[in-house]
Amino acid sequence: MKVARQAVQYAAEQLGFSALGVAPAGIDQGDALEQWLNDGCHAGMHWLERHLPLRQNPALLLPGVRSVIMLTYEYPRKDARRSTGSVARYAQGEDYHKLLAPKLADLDETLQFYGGSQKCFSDSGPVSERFFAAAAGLGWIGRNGLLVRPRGGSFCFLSCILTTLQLPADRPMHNHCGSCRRCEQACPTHALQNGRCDARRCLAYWTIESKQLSAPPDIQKAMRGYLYGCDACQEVCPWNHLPPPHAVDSHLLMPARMAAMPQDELAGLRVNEWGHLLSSSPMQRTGSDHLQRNIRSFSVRPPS
Ligand code: B12
Ligand code: SF4
Ligand code: SF4
Repeated sequence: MKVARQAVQYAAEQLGFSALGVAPAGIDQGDALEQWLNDGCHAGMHWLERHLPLRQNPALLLPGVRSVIMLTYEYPRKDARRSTGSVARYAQGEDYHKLLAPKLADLDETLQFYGGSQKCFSDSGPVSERFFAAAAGLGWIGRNGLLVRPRGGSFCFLSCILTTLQLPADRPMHNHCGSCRRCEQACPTHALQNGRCDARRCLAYWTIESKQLSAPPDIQKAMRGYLYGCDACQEVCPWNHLPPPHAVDSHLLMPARMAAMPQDELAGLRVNEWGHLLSSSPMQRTGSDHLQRNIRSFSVRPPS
């Protein structure tokens, strides 16, 4: 099935993916996820508990699965709103789910030509994407918990294709974090410990996923200035300061109006204006009420 791999690799390059790797689907995932769940690190994301059996066994998602194809797609390396309330780089432009789904469907079609059945996801399914990306030799899991690549660092989306085809697999890479601990030291809430992220303390969780209207006081204090997500543990990573491996898709850049809008103007927008401003953004999934919460409760300093 070398030829199928070559074909899908070529097609992925044409579609703008920056790298592709393959891991065997049946590889032992260890008990890191179960341990993380048992320790309560998933905070209020209870769907992660429900997905555990599927995550541990990709054959429940696609009977007969033999290989997992992992792909990277670059997102912007600059925060377009740094001085006006930061938005995580991955969420600056259009919704990546919508951008990547048709590209993955194209790759599915390529693989069907070689007799494969596929299931494709990009942050949209119960697959341990970081685990498989590391197993597919695309990089290593850094102390910030993310997939870090020797060319390009961690500023990328991961996508995966489960396939029934037996494709030639890649070798995992050594971990190159060495003695560096910059990400742990830079985390505003000390959410990173022993190479894993405790969502109960992570600002990405509190600004994107949490349904609560307020956070514990120390977290709330750290949230000021964070409108949506957090990149602190990536900004300091030396591997993110090297040139990107591929140009960034212009759909993922922040529109100028959103980049320039001050926080108080954002906070004053009505629901329909929010809907219009964020109509194609991944931020819309969080809902305007929660974004307003981030701005009001977390981002704006109370008047002194
Ligand atoms: C839930 C989730 C979150 C949660 C929890 C974060 C976390 N650290 O797990 C919250 C909301 C906090 C979050 C935040 C962010 N997320 Co998020 N998130 C996810 C999601 C949906 C699941 C992750 C998960 O299951 N975590 C639990 C841990 C335990 O599982 P895991 O990361 O898969 O780890 C596996 C391996 O590490 C392995 N493992 C670890 N140690 C060891 C040791 C041994 C011996 C073995 C065998 C295995 C092993 O086992 C684990 C289970 O298989 C994934 C998409 C996906 N389906 O995978 C995106 C994903 C991880 N997120 C992503 C991003 C971009 C982010 C943010 C940067 C967004 C932001 N800027 O605000 C932050 C970064 C926070 C951080 N430092 O991790 C990207 C990461 C891209 C990359 N380069 O790695 C992903 C892959 C989405 C995507 N498709 O692009 N996220
Ligand atoms: S995303 Fe922010 S809060 Fe979460 S682990 Fe990284 S630096 Fe810490
Ligand atoms: S900042 Fe240092 S320790 Fe953290 S992921 Fe990057 S290289 Fe590894």
